[in-house]
Amino acid sequence: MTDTIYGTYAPILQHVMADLAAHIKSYNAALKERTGEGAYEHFIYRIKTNDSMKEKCSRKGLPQTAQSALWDIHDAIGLRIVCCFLQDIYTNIDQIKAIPGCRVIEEKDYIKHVKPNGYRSYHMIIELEVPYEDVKGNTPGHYFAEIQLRTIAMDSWASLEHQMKYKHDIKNPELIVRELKRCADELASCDVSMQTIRNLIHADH
Ligand code: 0O2
Repeated sequence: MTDTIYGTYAPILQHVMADLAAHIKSYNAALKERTGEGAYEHFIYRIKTNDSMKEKCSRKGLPQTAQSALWDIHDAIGLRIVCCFLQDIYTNIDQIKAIPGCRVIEEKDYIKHVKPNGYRSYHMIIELEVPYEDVKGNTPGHYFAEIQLRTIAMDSWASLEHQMKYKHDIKNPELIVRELKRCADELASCDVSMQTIRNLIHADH
């Protein structure tokens, strides 16, 4: 266990992630109770693997230490919240900001500022104050997490596009890149239409 880059903090990291996931499930349940609809379709979470974190430290010119992994790098904990509708993304953002001890330190809106390849998603880096010791030896401690929020359409597109990273023998990469971009834009247009239809269904008469 202690040969992970997270050292003796590995079990705490699991606790912090589980507590965060519990908060998200809890606001979702409360919202469902109140409105009949949840804030998301599903969410997944993970601790960045040892190899992947070590690779990231090296890439960023940092030593492969628990301090780098838990303090200098902010995505040791990663959550992805996948929503049915665009508006749900913003509902989740508001709910996350209201989690006790949670401070947003960075937001990247790849929905408004779409990446050139067509990637869309809303990324937040949060800092959590928790009743556990952190890598600086302080209690309450501070831990970081990256939360990605997307619609189902954005998520399926990102999974497909991600496959390109591992396929280096693709016959016509330019065509695939172009088609992926076209598809991303069509899906984005559908996301807007779906939200509009939903608003119409829910509108007061
Ligand atoms: P994994 O395995 O998904 O965790 P950095 O975090 O510093 O390395 P950056 O650019 O600051 O990089 O982070 P950014 O833009 O917030 O993106 C980080 C994560 O977003 C990536 O994690 C992907 O999960 C996702 N992402 C960003 N851009 C794309 C994209 O163009 N296509 C797809 N499919 N996903 C993307 P990693 O690093 O891939 O690792």
